[in-house]
Amino acid sequence: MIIKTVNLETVCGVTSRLPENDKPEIAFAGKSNVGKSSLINALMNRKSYARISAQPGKTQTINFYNINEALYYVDLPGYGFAKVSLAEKEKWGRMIENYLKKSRQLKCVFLLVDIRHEPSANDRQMYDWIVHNGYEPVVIATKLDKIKRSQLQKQLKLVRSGLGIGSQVTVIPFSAETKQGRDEIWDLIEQLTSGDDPDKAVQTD
Ligand SMILES: Nc1nc2c(ncn2[C@@H]2O[C@H](COP(=O)(O)OP(=O)(O)OP(=O)(O)O)[C@@H](O)[C@H]2O)c(=O)[nH]1
Ligand SMILES: [Mg+2]
Repeated sequence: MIIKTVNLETVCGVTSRLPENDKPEIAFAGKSNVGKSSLINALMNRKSYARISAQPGKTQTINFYNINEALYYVDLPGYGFAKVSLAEKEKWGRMIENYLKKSRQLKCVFLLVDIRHEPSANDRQMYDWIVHNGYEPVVIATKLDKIKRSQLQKQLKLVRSGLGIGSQVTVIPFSAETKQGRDEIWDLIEQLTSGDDPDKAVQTD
């Protein structure tokens, strides 16, 4: 995908109204610190446009990035951050759930899980929400650079068994350090957002 323009167009807090966008949206969900903002930066060809931090819980809003005036990447708040109060966690949970239910333009939710660890109960719940709301799930296994090549198959199995998914669900290993997996994710986004109108298709190289 050729990235021409990126623009953080809308930032939604707990009480904000969701935007009524007229272009397809692709959302990125996953626990705090899993690498959502890093993946979004990589998919925008930007180093740090989406905020990244070693401090979990950085993205506390739903951020809509307008890409090429053709589609949106939607950065969702991370869940499962221990230092946040239960009330706050519930607010974010409701905010994410509300977005999944209400968005008319959401085409796909990418669920990010850390390739080094077995998915958590929260990851499974997120996966179930995605499927329950009628979206095709795509799993991105992040931080690929942190494991040895010889561990890859074993870790992918762990991700699949932890989420309870079979071979029909796509799992893409990705590294924000090496950008491995990025082209595959871009291809998928292009397929998902090109829609029925060929004139509106995202330009490809
Ligand atoms: N080695 C390595 N580090 C990564 C990768 N992706 C993210 N990180 C690091 O993990 C930390 C968290 O990354 P973020 O992209 O901020 O994670 P997030 O999911 O947006 O976190 P929240 O906004 O808190 O939900 C940062 O220190 C990143 O540099 C990766 O592929 N490889
Ligand atoms: Mg973030």
